[in-house]
Amino acid sequence: MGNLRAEQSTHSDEGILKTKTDPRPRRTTPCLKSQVSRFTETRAIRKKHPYTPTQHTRTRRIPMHKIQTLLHQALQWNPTHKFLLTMLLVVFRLTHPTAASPPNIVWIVVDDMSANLSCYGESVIRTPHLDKLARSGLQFTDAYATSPVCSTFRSALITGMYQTTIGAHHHRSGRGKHVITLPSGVAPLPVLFKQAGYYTCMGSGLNSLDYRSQPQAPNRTARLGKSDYNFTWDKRIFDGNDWSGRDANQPFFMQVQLHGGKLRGASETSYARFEKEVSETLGQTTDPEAVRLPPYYPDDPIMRRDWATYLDTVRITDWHVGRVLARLKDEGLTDDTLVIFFTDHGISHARGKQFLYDEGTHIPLILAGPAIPTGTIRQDLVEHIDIAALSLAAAGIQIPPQMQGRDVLSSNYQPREFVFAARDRCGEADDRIRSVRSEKYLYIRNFFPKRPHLMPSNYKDGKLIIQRLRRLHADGMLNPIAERVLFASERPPEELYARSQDPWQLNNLANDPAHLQQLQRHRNALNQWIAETKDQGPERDEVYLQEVEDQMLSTKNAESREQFRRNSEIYQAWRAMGK
Ligand SMILES: [Ca+2]
Repeated sequence: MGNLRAEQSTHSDEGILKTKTDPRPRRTTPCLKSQVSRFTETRAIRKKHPYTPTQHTRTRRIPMHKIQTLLHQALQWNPTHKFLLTMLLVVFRLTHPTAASPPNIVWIVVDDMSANLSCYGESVIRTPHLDKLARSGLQFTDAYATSPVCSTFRSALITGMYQTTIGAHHHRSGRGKHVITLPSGVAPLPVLFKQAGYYTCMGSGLNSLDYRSQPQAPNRTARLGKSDYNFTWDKRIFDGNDWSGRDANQPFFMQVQLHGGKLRGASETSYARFEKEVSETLGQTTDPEAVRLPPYYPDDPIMRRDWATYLDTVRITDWHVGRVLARLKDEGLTDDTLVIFFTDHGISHARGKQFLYDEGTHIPLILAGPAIPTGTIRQDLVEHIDIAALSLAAAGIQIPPQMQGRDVLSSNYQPREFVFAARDRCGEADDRIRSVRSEKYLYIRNFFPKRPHLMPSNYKDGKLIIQRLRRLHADGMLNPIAERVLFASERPPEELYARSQDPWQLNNLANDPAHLQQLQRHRNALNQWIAETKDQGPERDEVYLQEVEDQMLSTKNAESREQFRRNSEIYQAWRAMGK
């Protein structure tokens, strides 16, 4: 704690900590639980229990203490002042015909970012705006994406359904000749909000900056934010890209879409460009020597620089969010707006994005606004599809009966015993992995265990960090953990990790007789989930071929297209031999 206070004293406004001299061994995301404990003095923690029933009020909120103060003062005034106050209240009521209107809903959706926020225990950088949002609302420490990659996550997010149930579980699918339509009765959320009279919009949340926090290009001001849905949908479900387009007194459902961890790019050129932007905006970049890499990544200058620029993407995101929140306040909307901040999956790295370890699926989730308890932390397990359900409930819209997301804010909500996640084909990289988390365990099932962890992938292999890992592997320069975790030629069919003892998921207990009962418990839970949710599983061969062809047609770079084709032939061969 002493060290923490010393560190805090060195941070600047937009928050960078100098930790060069701190000799303690460091971890990043998994230090969450220990860091959270420091909230116990100042913030209420509600463990494994839904929040105290607080009805979602539909009224515009004037803080009660302000009303009490006004009335108290009025009683001490002379009759003329009392009369004037009464008239003012009458005028206020007459000029606020929407006094019973539902709240605005603002989602802040960030790409490719794990929970590397100060309020989640990250100590190399500071995230003052998001920390403040968390203090003013409700922070979930155990929120998980049901998918570790953009399009499948977003397809699930916008329907409140598991991507595996609605057939949208293969990354960037349904964009060409292979058409995917949503099952009957399933609708993207903006459709339901529009039916309820909401203005639906998706953009950067700022008129001056785009999703990259760069000045808005004049010809792109009407551009919608990122959708990336793996099903056929109608762009008219969005009324515009900003809430400023709404009618007077019309509530709005806004998605602020931010580039997040993607801002750093995947090459030294893109790192340098982004570092320059960070210097200009925040005055200082994060020192690569200060970062702490997970134990399965080599202590290497390229790895360190990449992670430092990644942390700077978190700082820029925090800065952008701060400006959006300030705008809401300036426009007098804060008290009427439910803000929900989250990311679409973890950091894009060798064991993060596209994989079901914590690095890939653990996400930050923070809510603030009407009826949200302030300064509260919840540690029960939630899934990102729950955001759809709770948003509808907050708006007073009936949750469709088939929706699998749950209103985790409901007074009669029963916390989940398990949360589930799925990874399927990503680009040409054909795979099927499923996971189930309970309070104490993470169970992973690899349906293609004969294939390596880092399979051929045109997308991932285009990144400098993956190229560097492959180079170090070829040169015999990786540490034993990295060799085993990232470069084993096969994967175990089942993995079981004790969450609190093994935050990096390194010690597979699936073959440990002492954990047989837990293995069976989680195995059964996954089997049941697959059956009950109608997990649609792998693509048929002809669908795989069609999707690969569709994606190649949309790949402009000839060299990239050719690599994609060569890789797809490897997967076809593996399919044919049952590998
Ligand atoms: Ca993403």
